[in-house]
Amino acid sequence: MSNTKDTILVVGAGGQLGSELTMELRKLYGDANVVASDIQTPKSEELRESGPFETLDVLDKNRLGELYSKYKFKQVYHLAAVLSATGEKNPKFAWKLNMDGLFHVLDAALEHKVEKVYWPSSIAVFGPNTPRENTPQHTVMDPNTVYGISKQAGERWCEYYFEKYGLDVRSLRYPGLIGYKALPGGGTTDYAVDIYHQALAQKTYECFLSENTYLPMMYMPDALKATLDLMHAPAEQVKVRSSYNLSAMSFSPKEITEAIQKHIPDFTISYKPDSRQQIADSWPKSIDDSAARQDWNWKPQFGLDEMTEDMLVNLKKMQE
Ligand code: AKB
Repeated sequence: MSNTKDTILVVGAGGQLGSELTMELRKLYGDANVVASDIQTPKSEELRESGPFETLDVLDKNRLGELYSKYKFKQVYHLAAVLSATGEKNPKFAWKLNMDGLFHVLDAALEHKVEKVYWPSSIAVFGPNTPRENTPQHTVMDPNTVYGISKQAGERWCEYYFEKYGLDVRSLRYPGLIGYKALPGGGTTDYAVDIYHQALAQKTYECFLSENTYLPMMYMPDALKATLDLMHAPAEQVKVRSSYNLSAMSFSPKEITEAIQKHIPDFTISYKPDSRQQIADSWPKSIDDSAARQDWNWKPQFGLDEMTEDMLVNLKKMQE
């Protein structure tokens, strides 16, 4: 376990994962020790008020350096990225933000002797020629979105910085993440969050993926646990230095609809696949995460039914 006095930087703290991970880190390390940063002021009042916040565009290398000098971070979580669907609208910008942002964080980490860096990868590193069922840790990778290409290249660079410069970078290939506290932005798996909101708001949902499109997904408490377990594992147990496959559940829009209907029987869905269908069709249906299970004892806790119940209970509470 890391020293609880460590100062930590979260880059992209206002995002879907960042807003929850920052609060978890503040619980563990103390509010004042976890600096949230984002290009925009975060919507969450809890996040803004509970600890330090710094405005940061990760493309601004000098500002990042200033923050590293000011706070002397021991750990950095770099979560800022353009996701799969948004990336396709402006591929050159997505490449610039995703790659330059990563280099800025890694180089500053080396310069300022940061002890550990976390950077998320994604199932988007896989492509049409990857085996789609139980996708192995090491396999064909031919991503065809700019997001996936940037994540695959990022993985290679993370391993490179570890091997050549000894920087302790750790990474997970997240599936689609589902949580009730914050909305995702610009991903292909976002439907699996929107559907719960719409089920409660209007009992109907128009899905941008077709009914039998299976994708790997994970409930946010499992994603937070996996991230912190990986970051707290002794360095010698972290044997994969590109990025670990990570899995919890796989389902289709039809199956999530059936799970919601157990609580809201008159909920209905219609299907209108758009350009995100092609992205989903190039990604795995399910993931083999046995390396994570073996190396640092990863085990998910939530399946589709447990997640659905928890999502609906909590979203209802938030509406009250
Ligand atoms: C996306 O859909 O782009 C992301 C991801 C799977 O990385 N949620």
